[in-house]
Amino acid sequence: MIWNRERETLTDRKKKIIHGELLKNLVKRVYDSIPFYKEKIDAARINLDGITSITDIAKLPFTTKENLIDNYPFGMFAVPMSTIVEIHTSSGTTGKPVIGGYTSGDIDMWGEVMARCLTASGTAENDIIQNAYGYGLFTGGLGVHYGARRIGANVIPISGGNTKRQIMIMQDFKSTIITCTPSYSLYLAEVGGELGVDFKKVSLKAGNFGAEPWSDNMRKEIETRLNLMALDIYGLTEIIGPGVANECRYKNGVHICDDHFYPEIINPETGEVLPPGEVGELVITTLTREATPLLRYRTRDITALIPGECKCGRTSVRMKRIMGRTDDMLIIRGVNVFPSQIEEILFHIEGLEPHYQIIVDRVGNLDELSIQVEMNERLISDSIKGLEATENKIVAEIESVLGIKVGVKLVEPKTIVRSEGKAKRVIDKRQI
Ligand code: DLL
Repeated sequence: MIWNRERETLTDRKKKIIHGELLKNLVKRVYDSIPFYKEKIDAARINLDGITSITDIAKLPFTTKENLIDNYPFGMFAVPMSTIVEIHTSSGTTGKPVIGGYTSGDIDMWGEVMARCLTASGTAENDIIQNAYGYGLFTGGLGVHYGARRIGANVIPISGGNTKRQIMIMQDFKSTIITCTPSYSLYLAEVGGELGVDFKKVSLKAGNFGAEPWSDNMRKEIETRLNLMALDIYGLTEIIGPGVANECRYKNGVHICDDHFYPEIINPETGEVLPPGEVGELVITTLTREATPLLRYRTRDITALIPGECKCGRTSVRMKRIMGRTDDMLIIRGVNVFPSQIEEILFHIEGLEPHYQIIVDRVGNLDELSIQVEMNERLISDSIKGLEATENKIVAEIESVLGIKVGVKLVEPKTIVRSEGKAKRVIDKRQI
């Protein structure tokens, strides 16, 4: 099921022409309307008439999160305030947030890309979407809402939290699609289990889960516990919110809406553009955003573009599931570790619940990493030997995959804090 056949199945040749036109128009637009870009382009002595095709993008400067913060709140707006119809911000809890401004054209575009994402997970007009992303400044709630409206589906704007009510509504309203963070979906499964709900009898058939990193093994847990198809949805406030990319039912990469968001992968240290298949930092240019357009925005998210076509028929560029962020990568005694790598290992070891936390501390001059993970009821009733064997298994598997020795503590079920939005996986005691 494709939402917009013409735009989602463009040939390479057509795509190149469209990208070139949009880029040419974009650079002129940002140069004329955003003083930050005018200064940057002038300082780099870039001749805008020389930007004629998408390959010229390499001549343009990057935009960073610091640039956005420096221009807080409205310095990156390319249109007069009177044409802004909505503002959202990033969910960061410290310092100034990142701002996204939307014209009514941007809201239309958001509805379009979100409709594509929901359609990719099988959502159609007759579906009932239980939208458990937070409504408010966070883009999750309203982004999904606009996509659902565009499809003409029935959206239940329940927002995040109030878990028992979510379970009740899901059963009574016969919700068929659920949208929330992957960590919250597991909490829904847990609370449902406590209430005696059999998810095989619940109408949910699919979910668009994102806003935080998760692993394929976590997908398996969600699919088994909630009895649905779990697909990855990606996005960020700076670019539009959710709707930048979504998996299709083949689960073979996350399709980027590349007629609106042009992706590149760079080496985060040197800025060098990497070829398809290589892992690096995702950089996105917003080809059509009106209010807050961005040239080559450094997302800090780590992934790789996937070459080749997808069985679903879409020709949009795919990327791998986000592995982590350049700023949440832990460096433990010289080894780069992403929390999602640890999750992938934990979630296939028997006897564990899918709830964990990673604690980083400094002992002497060395960084130590320890993991607390919940055991299931069966493992609790095991002998001390059984528990030790599980702990040793976790230590050994992490050492063999990541090459570092970590501490592991099995904790009782339901002792790790559950999240209603983005889960906090890492506690960094080094900064306390
Ligand atoms: O999290 C937008 C969103 C809402 C995406 C609902 C998907 C669903 P921000 O709060 O600005 O926006 O956070 C953006 O979250 O740069 C990634 O680091 C992370 N992120 C978002 N989606 C995924 C995902 C929303 N599917 C930041 N996998 C991004 C991994 C993700 N990380």
